[in-house]
Amino acid sequence: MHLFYIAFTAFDVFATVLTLGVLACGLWVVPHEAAEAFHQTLWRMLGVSFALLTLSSVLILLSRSLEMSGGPVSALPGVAPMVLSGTHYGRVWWVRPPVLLLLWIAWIAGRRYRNVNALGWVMFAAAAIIAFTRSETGHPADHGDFTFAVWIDWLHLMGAGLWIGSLFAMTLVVFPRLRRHHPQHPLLAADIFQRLSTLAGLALALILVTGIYTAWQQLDTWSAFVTTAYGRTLLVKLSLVAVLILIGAHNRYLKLPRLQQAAGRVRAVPRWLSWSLRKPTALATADPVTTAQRLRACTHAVKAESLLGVGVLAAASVLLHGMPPAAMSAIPAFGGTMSMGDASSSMSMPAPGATPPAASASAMSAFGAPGKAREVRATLHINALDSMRFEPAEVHVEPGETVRFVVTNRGKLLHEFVIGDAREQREHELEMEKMPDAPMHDPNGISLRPGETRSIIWTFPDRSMQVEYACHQPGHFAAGMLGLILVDQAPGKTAHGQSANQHAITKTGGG
Ligand SMILES: [Cu+2]
Repeated sequence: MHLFYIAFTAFDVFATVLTLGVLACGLWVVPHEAAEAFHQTLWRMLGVSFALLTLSSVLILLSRSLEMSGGPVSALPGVAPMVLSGTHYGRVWWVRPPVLLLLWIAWIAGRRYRNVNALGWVMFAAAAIIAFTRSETGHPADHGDFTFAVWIDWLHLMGAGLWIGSLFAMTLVVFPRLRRHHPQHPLLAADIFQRLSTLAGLALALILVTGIYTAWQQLDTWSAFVTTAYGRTLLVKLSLVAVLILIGAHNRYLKLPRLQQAAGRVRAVPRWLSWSLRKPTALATADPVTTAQRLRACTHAVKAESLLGVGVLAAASVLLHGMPPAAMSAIPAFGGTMSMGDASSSMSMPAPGATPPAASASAMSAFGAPGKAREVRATLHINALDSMRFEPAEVHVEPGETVRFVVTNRGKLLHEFVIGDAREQREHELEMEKMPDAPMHDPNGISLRPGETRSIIWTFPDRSMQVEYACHQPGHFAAGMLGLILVDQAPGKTAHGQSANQHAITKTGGG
């Protein structure tokens, strides 16, 4: 079932990248002088990529709804509208239909007009917005809209579109047509290949900068590359990219000069000098037979690159469904601090006499332990909603305090309430991904059927820290079903005793 969701994500990523690539080819790779010759075939391919993108947009909505509900396909008619109206994912998804409509209108208009450059730019901007909706619904958006991490992720995807997408477009459209045309235009083949190489180089720089930043954000340590499934998948992706870079460099520095030579270009002419195409003085004697051979060699290389590109996108889709080992470092309170493992060893539990030791010493952890009813000093009411949110999304407790959480599932889906620090939540999420149907037996969590109210008593550590509560039903955590417990001395308070009533946040909310 997990693979099924990954496949839909991969399809959507592929459609997005292909759309960006075909547009990039039309705008930048095919020279203006030759635009006429490629217009029809590129436009047809653009129609195919828009159709794929439209289909994938519907499919990812359905598969994400299914993932969030955890239910059977028959539940979909009920769940999909709820995801669309009530979740962050749904709200971002709504950006797609109008943008797709714009793409189709531009596409239909472009079949009539000859000067399609302006239309190409409009379409590229629209495709960039679609790409942005991908970034806004992935891990980078876990901690807010339009954050730095989201923009970086978007640039990474745009880079992939310019690079891998244009490789797809070359393989599917430009090279087949070029090979039929090249006897009359050997220089055109050389120029197109050079432009592709330049575009790939620029896109690669963008991909590397943003990719390194993201990897640095997502992996805490070098060892995470081998110790976590996420890290190993990333390693596979990086290896494929490394091979791609080698082939690309070989193309650029060996194959391209030979092709140019055979085509009669004495040396590489920079793009901004392409007007020199028409000057006969810039030409040496072209050799059609050799040009054909060398063009074929280049075509094969790009084909191989495209196949590797498919592998890269597949690996990327697996990563999109995984949980980064260091997702916790994206949470401001934890960023840049020492690891929680170190903190827990030196953590001081409630001083003797102040609070009796918690019931089960074995269940002690960095973020507290199950508490006893007679120690309860505050009661917090929390609602779990089908919009993949807790209400309230942030609560305040005092160091060493024992709190009763009364949690109500106000929705129609199963929800959970699991207490833990950022690391615990990520680990729990990873376990749930492996065994989504395992029953909840952890002392730090409860699961709630629709409409059910249950409570859990928890004693927090005697120090300031941040703990979280989260739902680990499939897809819920990824959709942002997470709340924050700030363990801190409240301003203006000195003793625990008086705080009970002030803490009893009884929030019935909009439900
Ligand atoms: Cu939930």
